[in-house]
Amino acid sequence: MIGAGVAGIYALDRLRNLGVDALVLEAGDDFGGTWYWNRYPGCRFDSESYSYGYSFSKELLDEWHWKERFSPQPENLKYLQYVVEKFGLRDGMRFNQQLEKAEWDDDANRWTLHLGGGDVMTCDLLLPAIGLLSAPTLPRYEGQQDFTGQSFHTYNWPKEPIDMSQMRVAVIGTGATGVQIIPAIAENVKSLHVFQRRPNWCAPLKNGLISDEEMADIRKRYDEIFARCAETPGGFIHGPTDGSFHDATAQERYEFWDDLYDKPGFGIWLANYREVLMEEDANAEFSAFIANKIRERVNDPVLAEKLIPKDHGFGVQRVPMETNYYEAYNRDNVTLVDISEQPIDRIVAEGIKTSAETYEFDLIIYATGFDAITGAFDRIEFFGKDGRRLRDEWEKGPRTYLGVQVEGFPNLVMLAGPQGASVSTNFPRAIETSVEWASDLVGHMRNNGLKRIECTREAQDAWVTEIEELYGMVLLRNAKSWFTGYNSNVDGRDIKRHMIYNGGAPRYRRRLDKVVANNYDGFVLS
Ligand code: NA7
Repeated sequence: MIGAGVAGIYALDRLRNLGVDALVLEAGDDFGGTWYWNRYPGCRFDSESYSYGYSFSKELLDEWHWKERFSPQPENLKYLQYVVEKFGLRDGMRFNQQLEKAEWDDDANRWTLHLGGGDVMTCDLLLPAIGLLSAPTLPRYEGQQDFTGQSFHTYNWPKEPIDMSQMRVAVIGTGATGVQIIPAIAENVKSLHVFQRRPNWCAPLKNGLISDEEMADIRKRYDEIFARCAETPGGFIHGPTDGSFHDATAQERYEFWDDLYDKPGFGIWLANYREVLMEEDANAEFSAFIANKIRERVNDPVLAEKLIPKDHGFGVQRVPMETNYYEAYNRDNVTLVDISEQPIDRIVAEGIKTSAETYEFDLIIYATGFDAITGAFDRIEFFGKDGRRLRDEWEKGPRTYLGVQVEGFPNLVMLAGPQGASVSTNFPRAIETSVEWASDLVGHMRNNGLKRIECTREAQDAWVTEIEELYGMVLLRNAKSWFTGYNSNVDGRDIKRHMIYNGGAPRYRRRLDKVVANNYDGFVLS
């Protein structure tokens, strides 16, 4: 396995339980993936904590106490440390092992791995668990090296705490990360300038503490909670209402939406009328409702308008969940710099120079996102059959079968890969699906003396067609965001691609089951 995040950790446990000789190679100096790297203030789950944790161990569920409804990063890392300790997994991981190149040997049915330090290893099966948001991207602005203050991407936030109380701070980017960090630091910095290219539609997270009594109740309800997650398209406790947008009167809609706006979590996005994410008119009406909420919360009406997206509707891009985000702009020490009006010219020694003025800073925080979903794959040289390079195969967009395999790359089994369901859902729920399916496959191969698995070109083409058709049904096809693989900071990625499975987790799981029931339909095992 490559990557000791949520997927790699669970995969190691499953494979070890099967008695497989399994090893996780991790580029970082410890495990935890997303929750190891992202140490910025305000970083936390947007999934209800109890729906995020692993479901595979009753004992673990009984032992772990989630302290907040939407648990923060330090606690999430502690959770993963607890899991690794409990199941004795650390000795199955090797750290500071950057996989640079993986080459398929078609005669030996093996992968040869070339690691950063010069080590070379071989393995029979290679399972990348390298994450979908693990290749951070900086903007292309010139002069970034000239800045004399501190600067870093949020993903690379330093381990040591930073005293920002006397600092003039800039945040570039207002995606889910920027929206978490901005209110979390606003009152602890001397001044904060937010450089916004395009605003996002954000909604209140409504975090809160979980008492001992509540936790005891959650423990009793775990079966019910995970059963609920298993039936919703997104693997969250929130699923679309049965009500119809068209059947409801305007007043009923507004009452329903007010109620959703006051409730914790992703309900506002995922428990809404289905039409809101599928039909332009319904989406426009709901977006207008949210725009009014923003106007109510921001004192300066001109500023409020700048914070309301004009180029896309609600929920078409990933909805950042916020705690006092809009109120942060009511503070005297917080300034919004709309870079659609005054573009950034370059970074200079003292700060950021826009077309209108030069702003001076002590710290620049790049909350500028990721080369999502395929970026981590692109950073590794995967050479399959006949020297075919994965990056070239995926030049115009990923092509996979079930998000599990790529034709021409035998024995490469992706855990939560592109075009699978994991990328569009509550991640750990889909990770469990993916890891369990892959480890069952490993068991099947071992029990049947099989040495090789490869999907067919026909199966892959059909899956890609299905992925494309599903994009056609949802408005998020219009997004210029990581849901469509769009990234202006990476060469060749300022195009829209078909990255995720939009058919929902239950349908995806049924599909995986059917493939197995039909003797691994679409794969050639030998
Ligand atoms: P996102 O959601 O991709 O957001 C990145 C933000 O950075 C977004 O506001 C971008 O503006 C902005 N950005 C990107 N490049 C630039 C440049 N060159 N100049 C100015 N602004 C820029 O990444 P996040 O880290 O916030 O969230 C990623 C996921 O992590 C999130 O969805 C969660 O699932 C966890 P844009 O909108 O592209 O105009």
